[in-house]
Amino acid sequence: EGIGVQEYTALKLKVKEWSDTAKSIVSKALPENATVYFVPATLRPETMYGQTCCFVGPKIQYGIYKASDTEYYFITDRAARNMAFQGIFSKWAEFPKVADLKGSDVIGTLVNAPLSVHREGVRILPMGTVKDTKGTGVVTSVPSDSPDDYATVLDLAKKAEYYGIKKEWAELEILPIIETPSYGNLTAKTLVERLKINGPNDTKLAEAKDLAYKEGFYKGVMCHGEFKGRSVEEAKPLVRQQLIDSSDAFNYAE
Ligand code: A2H
Repeated sequence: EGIGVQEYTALKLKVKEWSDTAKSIVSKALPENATVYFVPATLRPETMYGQTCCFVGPKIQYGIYKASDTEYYFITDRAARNMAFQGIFSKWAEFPKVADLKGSDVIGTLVNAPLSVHREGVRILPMGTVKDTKGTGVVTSVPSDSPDDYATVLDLAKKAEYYGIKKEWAELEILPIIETPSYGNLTAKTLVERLKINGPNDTKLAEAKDLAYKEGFYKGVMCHGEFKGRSVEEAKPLVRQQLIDSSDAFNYAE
């Protein structure tokens, strides 16, 4: 926002099983050996242990773009264009699209979320507040540390039928990742409850997000994973680099 560059970590969530709607579209469009990834952009790579699902905007238009001979990314057109000019795809300035999908087409798709404690995989779920003008239009969900994500998974579980999802997809266990002095080890849950946030569209979420970010970054200590006991400030670049070294993530800026 405004001037300056936002540096994101773009994470690669590999598709394990498509939703029925997506399967019929994708099967015709992709070669046998293709691997497709949902690619959320995050500012909090150190929280990735706590991923419980991944959000898309149900009304947003996405594409599957060819990144290399075998790898394809599910992102917005805007993000594909940006990536093509950041040398992320194998051919400079080219971002070939092999399929067009709406967010609603991919709800229920099972993906593997790198570092997540949920090794069995997590589901693609709808989030009404995803913007198609920011990041990749894909948002990985960490309800322990993001108030937006916490409010959304609560709402999804409460109204599973309305959203056309299985309740259990929204109810994966939320484990503590970061300990903070003011909000304990489930910062987002504490803030959503303290500020009496009503749902994903509550205007108080802006304040919760601000408080969570400051407290987490400046006072947070890792209570899970390889960097347990280290401050968030120290752990963030280490987790980010580890994800990049294992080819589970790359840098993306806008
Ligand atoms: B963050 P900034 Cl644990 N629409 O990742 C809505 N939100 C989006 C988005 C989009 N198109 N693209 C990215 N985001 C979210 C983790 C996280 C995030 C935690 C805590 C706070 C937090 C897990 N979700 O963000 O406007 C992504 O969620 C609080 C700001 O570019 C991304 O990082 O500054 C963050 O917003 C990027 O927001």
